Amino acid sequence: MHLSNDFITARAHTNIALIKYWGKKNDDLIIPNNNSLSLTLNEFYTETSVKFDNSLSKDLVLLDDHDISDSNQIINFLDIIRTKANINASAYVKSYNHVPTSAGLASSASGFAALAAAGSKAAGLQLSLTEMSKLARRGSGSATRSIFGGFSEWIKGNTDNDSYGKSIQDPVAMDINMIAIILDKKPKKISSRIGMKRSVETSPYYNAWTKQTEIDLIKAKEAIKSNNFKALGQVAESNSMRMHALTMSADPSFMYFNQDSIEVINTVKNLRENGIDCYFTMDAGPNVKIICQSADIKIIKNKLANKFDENQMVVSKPGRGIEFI
Ligand code: 2P0
Repeated sequence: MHLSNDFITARAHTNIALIKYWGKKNDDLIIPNNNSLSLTLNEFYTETSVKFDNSLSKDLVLLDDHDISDSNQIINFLDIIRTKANINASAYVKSYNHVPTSAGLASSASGFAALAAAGSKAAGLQLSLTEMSKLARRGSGSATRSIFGGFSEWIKGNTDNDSYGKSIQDPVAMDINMIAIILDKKPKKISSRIGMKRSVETSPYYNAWTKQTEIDLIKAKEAIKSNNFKALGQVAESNSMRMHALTMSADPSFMYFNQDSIEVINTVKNLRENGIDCYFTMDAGPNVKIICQSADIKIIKNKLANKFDENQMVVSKPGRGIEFI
């Protein structure tokens, strides 16, 4: 393989699942129990530069200028790239997150998507988007979808070779925005990896989740096809709450909501009662993402302004897929 002498840099945007991934059937290969569907966001992204260098004695990994070279998740991922490219050289990785790390805004999604793209190219591999998506999946499940812009789906598959992301619609035809309400930037107490495993192993409702999610996915895809904002918002909100029901019904139970999350959820419901068409979704952290149309952004932010600061409300449009820069 021909190693690049220069750093290769890639940018990947994060994505927020409208139909959630919550549980694996293969922990090592990261094969999920259900398909998931997401919207890639413009405002949150990671830029990662990679160079493989025979003169390095070990991998050197910097995230936002902090040395995280002891991260097994990243070293194991670099090993997967080295095996694919048949090289031994250590890597120099520099990554910058334009995402509040570990706050439920899926920094691992943009992080591993950018690392898959920059790392594979730096190692001399020329991967298709599908192959890149399979590689990103080995780092973190949600990264599978961040290779693509707009709406994308992760096809669950059964093996390393048939579990990958694909584009559903990019650019997005619908007028759809997400307002991320940043309530907490601290790392979550129970990581999604541990949380989803506990839900699979102990929630009596887990089988019901996988069955219902298949139905939700069909509804979401129909809504995207027919440009039906309301139908997409409704199914996304229901699916998100069903995912959180798996945390509360696990043993021992856990939850990602805090008091502010509930306050935002109640505000969204109240706005809806007053004719503002908006919905919420939440991931493995207390932040709430409000799904809305452009004309309603101002009124929604105004409604929340007495409780939250302007800089806690980040509005995002749909974002692009992976890019080399
Ligand atoms: C998702 N989440 O579909 C779901 C919804 C959080 C809630 O994917 O173990 O960091 O690395 O595959 O991808 C977050 O979990 O987990 C996630 P791993 P990941 O976006």
